[in-house]
Amino acid sequence: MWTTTVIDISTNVQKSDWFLRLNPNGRIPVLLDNVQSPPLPVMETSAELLYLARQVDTRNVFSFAENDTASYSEALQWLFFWHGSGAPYHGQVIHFAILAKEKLPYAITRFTNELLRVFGVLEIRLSGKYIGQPREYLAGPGAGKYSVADMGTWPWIKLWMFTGITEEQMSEFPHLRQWLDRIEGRTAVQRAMGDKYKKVDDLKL
Ligand SMILES: N[C@@H](CCC(=O)N[C@@H](CS)C(=O)NCC(=O)O)C(=O)O
Repeated sequence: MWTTTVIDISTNVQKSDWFLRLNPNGRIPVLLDNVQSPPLPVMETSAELLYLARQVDTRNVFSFAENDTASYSEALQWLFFWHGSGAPYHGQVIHFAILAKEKLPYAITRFTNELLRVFGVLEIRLSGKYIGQPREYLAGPGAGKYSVADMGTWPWIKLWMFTGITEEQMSEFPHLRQWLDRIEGRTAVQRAMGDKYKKVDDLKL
């Protein structure tokens, strides 16, 4: 059984002592496994997804068995790629291009270009440019399987329109856009974005 708590980061509740005790980094999300004794907090999205994959997804519906060497490694590669090489740039673009009062052209150009470069890497992967076969998902054999790699990446890129990136720039990445739509069309994704959790549209960026 699981429950969720919506954290309104605009109120800085993520910097309060009770939250920092769970995640000293003071950022969402954090996961708390009350089945463990003592209860185990898990921070960092990718570590959380891999924790859930190991603890809960025992039939590997959204993950890959460790002895499925290629697919297991692919999922880690793409999850790490976004976590280390995508999400930090995405955050900096939001900061410099949208939130910062002082608009610094160098920083905006630098981080926007890096984010576009990362989108280009994902486009290569999804288009199958150097392999021949397009992919539906980031990891797994053939066209791939919806997995933790997609789950870790999609929620950020879905918000590309809040980064100042234009429709024209996004049109360079047709397979990435199809991937965004494909995942958005999944029933469980729709439920997770439903009214109960759908706070993002309230953002005044
Ligand atoms: N590396 C972290 C990044 C988490 C992150 O950047 N969270 C943002 C929201 S997307 C946040 O909590 N921002 C509020 C703050 O920095 O105080 C992870 O993957 O969990």
